[in-house]
Amino acid sequence: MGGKGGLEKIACIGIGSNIGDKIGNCKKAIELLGKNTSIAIKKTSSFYETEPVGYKDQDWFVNCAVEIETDLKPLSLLSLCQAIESEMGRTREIKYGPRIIDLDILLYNNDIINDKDLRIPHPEMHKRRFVLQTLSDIAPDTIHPALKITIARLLRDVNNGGAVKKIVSHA
Ligand code: PH2
Ligand code: MG
Ligand code: MG
Repeated sequence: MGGKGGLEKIACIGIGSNIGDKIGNCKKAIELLGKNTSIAIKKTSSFYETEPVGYKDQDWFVNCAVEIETDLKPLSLLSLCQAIESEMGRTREIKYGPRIIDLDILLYNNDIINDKDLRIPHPEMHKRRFVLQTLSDIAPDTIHPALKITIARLLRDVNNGGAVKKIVSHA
């Protein structure tokens, strides 16, 4: 087999882009994650065009999500996500505004983390259809550690949460 052994933790990362080659940017981010020796990509969701949530006056996003195995602790995984964002040319921008690439740790094992720099599960995830749809592709039966409801159920029950349209099927 070869590959990467001993990566014991499972995490889900949400990926989004609404500047430039949006699909290409998401694919590049997945490639950079997978190149890291501490990460193995296990599952990739379909890609979706998604209505902007939070700040409406911007282009639609492309969103997807990946499930990874890793031996990185949450804050180290956050640093890696931020390093990939920087490498891909992301600069600090307005909250909820346009971005070349965004990597958000949505879930880490079954953990609840309330650090000043990192909150897991992602505090907005259960309200956002683009998160629940992409996550539902790869982890429908995973139980939200705080709400104790499956991702598939959260998706079924979400009110509005922004439109999503499938563009690239990975099923
Ligand atoms: N990310 C945001 C704010 N709004 N809307 C969509 N559709 N997709 C995103 O990834 C997104 C957003 C902040 O990171
Ligand atoms: Mg985000
Ligand atoms: Mg982010």
